[in-house]
Amino acid sequence: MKQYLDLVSTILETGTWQENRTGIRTISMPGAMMRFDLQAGFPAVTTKKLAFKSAIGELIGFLRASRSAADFRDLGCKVWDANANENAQWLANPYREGPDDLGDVYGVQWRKWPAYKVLQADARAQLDDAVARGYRIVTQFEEDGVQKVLLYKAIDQLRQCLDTIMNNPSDRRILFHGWNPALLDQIALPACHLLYQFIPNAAKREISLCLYIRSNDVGLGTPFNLTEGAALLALVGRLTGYTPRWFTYFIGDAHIYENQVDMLKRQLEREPYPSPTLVISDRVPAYAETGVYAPEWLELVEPTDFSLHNYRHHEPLTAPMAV
Ligand code: UFP
Repeated sequence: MKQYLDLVSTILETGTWQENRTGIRTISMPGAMMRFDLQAGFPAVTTKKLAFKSAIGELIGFLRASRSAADFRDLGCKVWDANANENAQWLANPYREGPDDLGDVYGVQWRKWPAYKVLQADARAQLDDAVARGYRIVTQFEEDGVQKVLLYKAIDQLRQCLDTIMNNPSDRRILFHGWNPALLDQIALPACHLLYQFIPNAAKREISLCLYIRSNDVGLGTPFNLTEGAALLALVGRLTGYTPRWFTYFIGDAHIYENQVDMLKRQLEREPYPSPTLVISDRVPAYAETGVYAPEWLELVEPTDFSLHNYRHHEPLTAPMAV
């Protein structure tokens, strides 16, 4: 995890002070990248105690398309409580469906991206093709004197990624996106980690992940998001028969909140320990061993299915999260 500490130092040394919507200033740096060889270990921060259970709980909430902070709490993750119930802008948002509701956050886009098509009513071949692809006709209407048909389906982007890894691993289009411009007005927090691209290497039976995060709270968010990305890659690899290899992590706006600077300076004084290993329980079927493709485990997996082995870390440190 030296790369993480290097990133922290670079931001502290070269970053500039910025104001932002939270009211807590940041030292910010535009553009950063870290690249981890997952065969050399799991990218868990060791200079403080990683909130591993919480990060895994959040990932599992996303896999289940959860949109309630209560679901995340039940999975062992409390980080959504403040965004659901304390963010004044969200509290006043007409799309908020009561306490704990988060709107169409991450998992909704991952598993149920709402997709619409508007086709001309006489475009038979297009309509047939869309229906064959699972679109349902919602309504017909007239626009500029032309009869049109509105069609809808929810796209399970993540499931499609797994299917493509199985059927066409040389495809360079195996990605899912969390940034849906049509839904930004009905969401507690627009996606931060938003573009996940899987890159299988069929000859080596290795799979890599490139993840793009538009805005990253390097003190609290980055260790969490690294854990989730690497755990997701491990799960996808398990279900499709690939060994996780390179995890490349791109950040757009990399920032450190003013009230986390002391915590990070203390981490910089600490010597990192060797990386632990991620273990996924035998309950989760390994395609490489069973030969049975079981993508339903994306939803069946439980927080207890993930554990870190040989995780040695320094004393816990905490700092407030900006909402
Ligand atoms: N943030 C992360 N990782 C996440 C997440 C949020 O770092 O997974 F959901 C941080 C980034 C930023 C804030 O500090 O939350 C989001 O604010 P904004 O939307 O203004 O970028």
